[in-house]
Amino acid sequence: MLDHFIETGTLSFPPSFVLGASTAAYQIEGGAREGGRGASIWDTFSHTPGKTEGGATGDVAADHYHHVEEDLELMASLGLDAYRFSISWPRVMPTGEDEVNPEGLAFYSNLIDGLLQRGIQPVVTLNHWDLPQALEDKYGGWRGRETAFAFEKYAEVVGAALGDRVAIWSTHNEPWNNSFSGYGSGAFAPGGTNHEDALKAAHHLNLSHGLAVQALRRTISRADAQVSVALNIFRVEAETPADADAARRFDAVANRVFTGPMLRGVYDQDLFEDTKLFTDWGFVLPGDLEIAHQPLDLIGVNYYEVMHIRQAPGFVPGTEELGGSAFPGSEQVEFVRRGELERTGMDWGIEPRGLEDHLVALSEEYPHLPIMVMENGAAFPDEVTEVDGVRTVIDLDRTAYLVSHAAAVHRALARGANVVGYIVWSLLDNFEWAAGYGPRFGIIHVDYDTLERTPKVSASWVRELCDSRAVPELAVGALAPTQQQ
Ligand code: GCO
Repeated sequence: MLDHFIETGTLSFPPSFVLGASTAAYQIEGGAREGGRGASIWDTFSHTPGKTEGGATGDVAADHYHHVEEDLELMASLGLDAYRFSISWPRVMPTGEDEVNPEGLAFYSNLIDGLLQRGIQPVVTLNHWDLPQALEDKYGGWRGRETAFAFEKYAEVVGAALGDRVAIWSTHNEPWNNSFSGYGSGAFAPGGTNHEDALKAAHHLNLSHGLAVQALRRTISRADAQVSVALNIFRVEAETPADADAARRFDAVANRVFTGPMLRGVYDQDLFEDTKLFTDWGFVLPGDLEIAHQPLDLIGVNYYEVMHIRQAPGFVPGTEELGGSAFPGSEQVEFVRRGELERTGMDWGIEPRGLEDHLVALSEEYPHLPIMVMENGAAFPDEVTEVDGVRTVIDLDRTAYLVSHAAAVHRALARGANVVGYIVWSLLDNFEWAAGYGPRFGIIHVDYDTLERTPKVSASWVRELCDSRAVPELAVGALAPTQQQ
């Protein structure tokens, strides 16, 4: 791995600050029909023609299932404090309920042992969208209330089996994508396009979160274990004061639909008002909110960019469409593409100031809850090259993104935000859902033909970050002119 590109910065993090990298089961594992794994809704969706770019599936992905030892050694070479990954529910419980697959549990138990042997703390997500297909068939997936209770049992099984060693648990990753992209816009599995279904799924994800927190509290035994949820709480900014209501509307249906129940125990009245065209929320039963609102040890926040919002010009209230767009009532909202911003390979705006302000604002809103950035990173096209005989990817754009966002986290800390960690998305190039394998987020390149792993310059940066516990500057000058892209 190349390391003469990096100089240690002066922005240092507290000794307890958690630095790591992140992945998700369906995006990296492969082994889709091995080890007793059952089908997930993403197996079904990705195998449905037209649903993913080029018909990409997670059948092989980065083949982590057969590269665990190598990947563990790579993580150790980076000096990670923590590795965030998800457990594939259908690998542990092939039908999502009843039968437990011992081979599936053993896979994760061995992974966790391998991490701990290398001094790396396991940060485990129970649900990163790969719901067992059997529960979609039997209960309508997250549209069905029964799925919330099946999730509770799954949490109990995994908590009992792995709860002596896991450091941080997250019940869900980005329930917004799980519900609105999965049942509202049709962009993600299982491909539903009905707003009431999306809101019903959102509620059952809230309910299941509370049930799973209770199940984990009953079963985990590691004394310092922490329980959380990872939310892509959007950083929402109105373009002008006249756009304030559009920003409020987006914040209600994209953020507060989850933070309300999970962090405050309520659904806000404006959310009900904004969505009354689509549902009467009759699926919220007495006691659900009390269950959803469980004490948490920290909140995971996934950040990529700022959502600049304005009122959609010419919108006529009452003409909202039923389904098809990303979320209910979004027809009144427009996302502004700020021309002055540099952009990632997925055309996301690069705005580290947004992360700094977001962390400060969230910390002020939830002063009792430590915040961990559980995902931050960028997709850029990569090319494998050789420098001094060493295979690498000179991904200066990704490294610069990480430098600027880690510095933003440091500034938020300096402003008093209670931030306890920064986890990079992603350890490996992986299956980027409907976008397939084009977008590469990894700090380690994966050749999808040979499955060869190649650490990028950004991996060197992460190693320097973990080693020095300061934000390394990118010493581009160290690159010979011929090596600079
Ligand atoms: C998400 C998911 C990840 C994505 C990553 C890049 O935040 O959407 O947690 O699975 O791959 O964020 O889109």
